[in-house]
Amino acid sequence: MSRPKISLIGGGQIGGNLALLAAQKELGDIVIFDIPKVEGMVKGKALDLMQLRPHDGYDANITGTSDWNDVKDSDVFIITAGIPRKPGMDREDLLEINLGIMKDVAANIKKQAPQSFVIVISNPLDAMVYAFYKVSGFPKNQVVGMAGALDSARFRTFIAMETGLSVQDVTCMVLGGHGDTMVPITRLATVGGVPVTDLISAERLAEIEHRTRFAGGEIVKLFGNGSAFYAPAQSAIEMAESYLRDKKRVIPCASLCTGEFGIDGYFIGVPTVIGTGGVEKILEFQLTDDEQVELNNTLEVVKKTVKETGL
Ligand code: A3D
Repeated sequence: MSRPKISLIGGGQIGGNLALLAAQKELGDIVIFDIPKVEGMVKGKALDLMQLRPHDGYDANITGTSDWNDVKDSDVFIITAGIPRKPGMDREDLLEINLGIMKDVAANIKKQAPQSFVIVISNPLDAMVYAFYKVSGFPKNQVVGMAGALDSARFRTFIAMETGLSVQDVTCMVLGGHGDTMVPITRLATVGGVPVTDLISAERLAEIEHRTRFAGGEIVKLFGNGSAFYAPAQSAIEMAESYLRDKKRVIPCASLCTGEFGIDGYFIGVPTVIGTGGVEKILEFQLTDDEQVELNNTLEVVKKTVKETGL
């Protein structure tokens, strides 16, 4: 049986780390695709990663290319093609440029691997995953956006930092759009099963929620040029792994809602089961009135950006 084939569309900051993590987890053979202008850069990254393998002894093949034919019959695509934010920019500011790129990428993936499972990372995320879905015409279970996994990881990190307890034991989820209106469901956050509301004061929790909402921007500001890449890469790899190994993990992802949480026809962050069937299920649960109001609020922002795609 041949190894799964994972193609990374965009070989920049996140793309390079995706390749490293996918190789280390031995998820399959990896193709890093980028535009002809930077073909040498992705070929070089691929070769560098090939030479890192002997130390750990993993056998994945990693190649770099700008030829769409090389991604033919891939099992999984992870798309980071586009431009990242600079300080002072909203994710929405990237729409025009990244939409053009996403349309091109979607048409090519449809041609090369119509059965593949596709994880979108490019921003503005909720609109980009929608654009991919519309242009490719893929079934909804084959298309998902990475955002909630990262936003939740950030929330978990800040709770662990606050309590001084292991981040491994912190569970929580962040729902909604991937922007400043995202919805941390603090009521359900726990450390080792103990509600965080019993461990952290309401004031501090409000500050942690705020930091989570703006965590991407905090890093953009520190970098001065570009956005976060290590944690975004790891978040997407967990989604790819759950698909390839049929783990059926429950991960907050931007999935197409068809009535869940009162949302219809939009990709937005909801608890999603990922397994061999791709997006197998959205786990709906009862929100409080306040949480539902917040979710409706974030939905309006997503709707506005989606409308701007004209799709
Ligand atoms: P960067 O390092 O600039 O890499 C992007 C790569 O895309 C570059 O190498 C480009 O050459 C390449 N590219 C441009 N056009 C095409 C094309 N048509 N086909 C293939 N490749 C192309 O950026 P990055 O890796 O830091 O970020 C990538 C994207 O992810 C940006 O849009 C970020 O805003 C976004 N991002 C999303 C999250 C989420 O949580 C959703 C987090 C962090 C970054």
